[in-house]
Amino acid sequence: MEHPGVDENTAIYRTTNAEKKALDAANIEWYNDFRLAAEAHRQTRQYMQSYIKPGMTMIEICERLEETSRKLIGEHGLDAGLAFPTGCSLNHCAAHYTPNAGDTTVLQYDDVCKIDFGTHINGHIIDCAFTLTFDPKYDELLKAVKDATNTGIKTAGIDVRLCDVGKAIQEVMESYELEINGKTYPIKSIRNLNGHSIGSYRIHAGKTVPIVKGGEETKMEENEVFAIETFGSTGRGFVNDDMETSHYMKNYNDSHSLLRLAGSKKLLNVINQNFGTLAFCRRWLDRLGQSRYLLSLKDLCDKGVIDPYPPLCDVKGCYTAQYEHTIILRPTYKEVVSRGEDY
Ligand code: HZE
Ligand code: MN
Ligand code: MN
Repeated sequence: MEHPGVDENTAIYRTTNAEKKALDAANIEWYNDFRLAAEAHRQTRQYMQSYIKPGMTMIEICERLEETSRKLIGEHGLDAGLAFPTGCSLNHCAAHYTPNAGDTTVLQYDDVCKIDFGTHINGHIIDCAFTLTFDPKYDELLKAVKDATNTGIKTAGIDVRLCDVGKAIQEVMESYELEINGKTYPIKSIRNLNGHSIGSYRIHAGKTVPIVKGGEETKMEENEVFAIETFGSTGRGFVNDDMETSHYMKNYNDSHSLLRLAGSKKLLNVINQNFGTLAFCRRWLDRLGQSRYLLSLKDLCDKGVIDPYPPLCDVKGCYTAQYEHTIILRPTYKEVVSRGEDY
C-alpha cells in the first residue's frame, strides 16, 4: 500500500523518488526474510483453518499447528523457527493462553478462539493472528475487529502519529454491535491492549499502537516494523491477568543478574540456547526434555531475568476477538507482509 499523505502528491512522492527507491533496495535482504516467514505463516494457518474442529483438545490443536509451522519455516536453531508460543485464547480471554501439560480443555462449537502464532527468519518476526469461530452468531464481532485492524493498517505509515491510528481504530470498532440470544451488546476496543513495534528477535520493540483514542503523539518512522492488532470485546473492554501462566520471555533490559541456584543457572542456559530473547512456553521446555523446572523458572521471574506473560482476560461471560498483521514501513511503500487471501 502507499503511505498516507496529506494530499495526492505527498502520498505518491515516496513511490517514485529515486532516493527512497535506493534506500528500499539497500534493505531488500531483511524484507525478504519477513516475506519468507509470512509465507510459512499463511500456509500454516490455511492448513489449520480446515483442520481445527470442535471436540479437539487445545493441546492437540497447538501441537499440530507448531509441527506444521516448524516444517514450513524450515526450523534451524535460532536462524529460523517459531517466534512465540501458539496463543489459542478462548472467549473472555483475549491473549496469551496456550495450554500447559495436563490441560484437558476441549474446543467447543460456541467458542471464540484467537489463534495468534509467530514465525521468524533470522529474527525477523511475523506476528499475525485471526479469530476462529464455528457458530455464525459471532459474525458481527469478527467483522468489527477485522474492519478495525484493516483501518489501523490503512491509517499507519511513515510520519503518522500513533494516537491517530488508535482514534481511527476505535471509531470503526465501536460503530458495530453484536446481538446474541436477543440481547444487544456494544463492541468495545480493549483499551489496555495495543499493537507494537517489532525489533530483531524482539516481539515488542518499545512503541505501542493504541486501539483507543488519547494515545501518544510519537510518530511511526521509515523502516520500522509494526504489528497492527486490534481486540474487540462485548465486556468491559479492559483485560486483567488471569489463570495459570504459559508464556515467558527474557527481560530484554536485564543485564546478567547474579544467580545463586544451580537449577536456575542451568535452566537459563537452556533458555539462552533455544530461545534467546524470543518468547517460549512451558510445553516447549517439556519437549526439550526439561522436567521439574517450575521452581527455577519462578526464581528467574523473581530475579527479573525472565518475565511471565499470563493470560489476559476481560470479564467472565463476554466474548473477545482479535485480528493482527505485521507491516513494514518501507521507504517507498507500506508492505502488509502477512496479508493473505483469508484476512
Ligand atoms: C510473550 C509472547 C507473545 C506480545 C508480547 C505482543 C509482549 C511482549 C508486552 C507484550 C510491554 C502484554 C510476550 C508477548 C507476546 N506477544 N505484544 O504481541 F511472551 F509469547 C512485550 C511486552 N512488553 C511492556 N514493556 C516490556 C515489553 O504483550 C502485552 C500484550
Ligand atoms: Mn500476536
Ligand atoms: Mn502482537
